[in-house]
Amino acid sequence: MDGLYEGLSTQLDKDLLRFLTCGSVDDGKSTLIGRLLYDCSLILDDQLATLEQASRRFGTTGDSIDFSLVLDGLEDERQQRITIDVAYRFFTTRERAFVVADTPGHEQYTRNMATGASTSDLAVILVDARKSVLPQTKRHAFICSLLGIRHLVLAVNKMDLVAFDERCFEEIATGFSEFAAGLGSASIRAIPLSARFGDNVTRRSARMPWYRGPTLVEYLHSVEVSGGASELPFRFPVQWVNRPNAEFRGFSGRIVSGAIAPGDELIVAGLGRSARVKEIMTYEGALDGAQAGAAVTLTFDSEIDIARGDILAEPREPPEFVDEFAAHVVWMSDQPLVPGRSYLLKIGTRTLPATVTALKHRIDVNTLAHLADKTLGLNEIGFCNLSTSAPVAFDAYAVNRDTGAFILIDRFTNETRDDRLRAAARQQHSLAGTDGWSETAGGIEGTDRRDPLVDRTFGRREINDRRCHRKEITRFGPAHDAARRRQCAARAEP
Ligand SMILES: Nc1nc2c(ncn2[C@@H]2O[C@H](COP(=O)(O)OP(=O)(O)OP(=O)(O)O)[C@@H](O)[C@H]2O)c(=O)[nH]1
Ligand SMILES: [Mg+2]
Repeated sequence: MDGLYEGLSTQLDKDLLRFLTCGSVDDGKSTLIGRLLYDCSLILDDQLATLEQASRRFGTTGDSIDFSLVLDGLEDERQQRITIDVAYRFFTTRERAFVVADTPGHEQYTRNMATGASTSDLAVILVDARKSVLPQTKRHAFICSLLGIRHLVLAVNKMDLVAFDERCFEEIATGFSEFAAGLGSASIRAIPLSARFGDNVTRRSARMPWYRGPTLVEYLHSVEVSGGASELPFRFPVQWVNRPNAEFRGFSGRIVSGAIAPGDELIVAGLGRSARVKEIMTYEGALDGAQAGAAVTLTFDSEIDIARGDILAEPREPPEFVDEFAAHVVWMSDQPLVPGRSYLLKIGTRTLPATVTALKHRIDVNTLAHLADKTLGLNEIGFCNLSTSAPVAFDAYAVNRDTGAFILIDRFTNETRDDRLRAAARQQHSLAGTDGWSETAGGIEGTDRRDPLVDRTFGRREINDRRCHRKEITRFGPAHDAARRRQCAARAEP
């Protein structure tokens, strides 16, 4: 049994890359992931037997295995031969651990794609070599950039259907990089491949000798995506005030970013109260330190008023705390977004009434142009001003994806309208990233001008400062972590 745990922890200790496959319908996303798992010998014999059976029944590839069926497991997906819901797979190779989200290409299910993108660090955007870059390819690429994905792979698929033509690949790659230049990606890598036959997926293709770059798997092994959540400033949205008896009062939740040790000072964001951490409790007992991802209960050395929905944060780098801000919104409801209407805004563990006070512009996903509009329809993307019934704590989405994202909920229906969407119990109108700044001077003029990270009244130039600041945070991270580890080790010594 010890051996099993050791084996498991070795797998979990590997550097983790979260990525998604996206792009237009039928471009081969599910086939690519199925093929990748198969070629890495990650499909077990009994799974293979089931896959062969399913391929005979639902397959689109004659007598050979239809790899898309590894991912498309729902009955409806198999009948309709499309992906509907996001499918996640965790897998490891010798070099790295991966979580892949295979998302649907159909426009109707764009919201499911956005869900998959919201937790990924890299996107593999597929294009059918015969069809080139389509509006849906651009929409997905843009949603990826909005949701903070800075690394893109353009997988030009079905090269077998264009006779492995180099010129065809070059034209698509050039066209896409011209479009993607406006997305602010850190890296874009184009790879020609055939998911169905495995060319350039894990094996270098002899049929495309003109391509000298890495295979998809080689690239996924080597790509660096910096900035793990533990390297960001500490954030702890309080989920529950845990008070089983008069002797104990702790605050439970999940650390969404940063690291912490007993003795550290924390503040309640926006409220100015602070206290030092006394204990970090878990079911297994007290910890010497904890970091992003850990579900813990914190106790403090002094009585402090903290409620569900508050964010506990590092005093040196607190989050924003305002009741008016601007954000990009991906609209996910059949009912249009209407400025002036009241919604519920859920951010972290806090839910409160909010109004979209103005739709500043809608974004044309083909040209990235800003268009004047009065409403946003299903799958449309816009930039809005929002106002909440009370100040809320958040970070700019570009800095922290956990504390910078929110959803808007219909106050009256509070439910999923689209029956075909299985995922959500509540109607999620939008998934949005706060840009952490507001163009409306009104509600924010009274705020103090402090350093750019905490200032709510900054404009474009300061946004750039904020983005640069992230690098500093990243640099600050490992040293900070190392210091914490030393602190913890010192405390652990008798
Ligand atoms: N010839 C050829 N066919 C391919 C290739 N990759 C995928 N296909 C076929 O394209 C069709 C669609 O493949 P899927 O993997 O289901 O496409 P998808 O992008 O996941 O589709 P959605 O998730 O519904 O958007 C299937 O019939 C695949 O066999 C390829 O490299 N070459
Ligand atoms: Mg699919």
